[in-house]
Amino acid sequence: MFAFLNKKDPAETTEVELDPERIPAHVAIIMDGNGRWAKARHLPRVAGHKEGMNTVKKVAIAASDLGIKVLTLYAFSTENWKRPTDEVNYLMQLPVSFFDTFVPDLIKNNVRVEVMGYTDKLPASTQKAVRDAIADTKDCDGMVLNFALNYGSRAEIVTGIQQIAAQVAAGKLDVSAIDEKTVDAAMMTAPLAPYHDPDLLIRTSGEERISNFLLWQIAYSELEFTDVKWPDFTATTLQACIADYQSRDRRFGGLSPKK
Ligand code: V0D
Repeated sequence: MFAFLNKKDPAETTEVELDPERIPAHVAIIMDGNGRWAKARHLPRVAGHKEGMNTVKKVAIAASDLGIKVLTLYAFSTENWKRPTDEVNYLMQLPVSFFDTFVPDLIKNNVRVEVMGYTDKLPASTQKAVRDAIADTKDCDGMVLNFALNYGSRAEIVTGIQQIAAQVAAGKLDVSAIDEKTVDAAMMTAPLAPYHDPDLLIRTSGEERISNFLLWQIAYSELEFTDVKWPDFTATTLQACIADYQSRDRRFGGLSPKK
């Protein structure tokens, strides 16, 4: 296989052939670089977010076509409230315009929308758009498009620990019975089972860190970092990331069976 992802220049990323038997079931993406993309064009940051939403549409359909089961996108973190009010307000209406312009296409592609995070803290209009997107796609049984919205992994772990401790305090759970499955079930990814853990985590726009995303779930994920800014990310970039993933030897702490 001649897979080649040019991490510096997305235009130089070449079409690649993928092994259809080894498509990652769950792909998670930290969609970084919208502001930087806008700045490079002397546009306001929100122009980057708008273009980023169009990229969400294209990449979701491409992922569904590839046979990916779950695509988790980090849309808004619990830390993003620190941004200027105007920017936060703009972000909060994106699910509304996403719903208006894209849900029919998702239904056509049999894609089901899911959302994880502290959504009760979002504006009422955002919550409604999210509820509508989930409701209108609830019968789709193809790919799950899972948005992390007002999500933070440490907060998720804290909430999970509180849930488990409450079960113990109520006498419904023995401390000695707590195992990795108990913790899996207390995470916001539990409804995605059996695909709750990402096989592949991609971060765009050059930063090489996890930034409080899915800390428990990425224990064995392959990590892919690309300089491509999210608005420039295409179906081809996704394929190149998967080709790189397929070139790796996943051992989950054991030894490769081939060796
Ligand atoms: C901006 C790039 C889709 C990253 C993508 C509220 C930042 C575009 C949604 C969306 C955002 C979320 C839930 C839903 C339907 C759509 C979205 C936010 C930001 C934060 F049910 N794109 N998108 N939500 N951006």
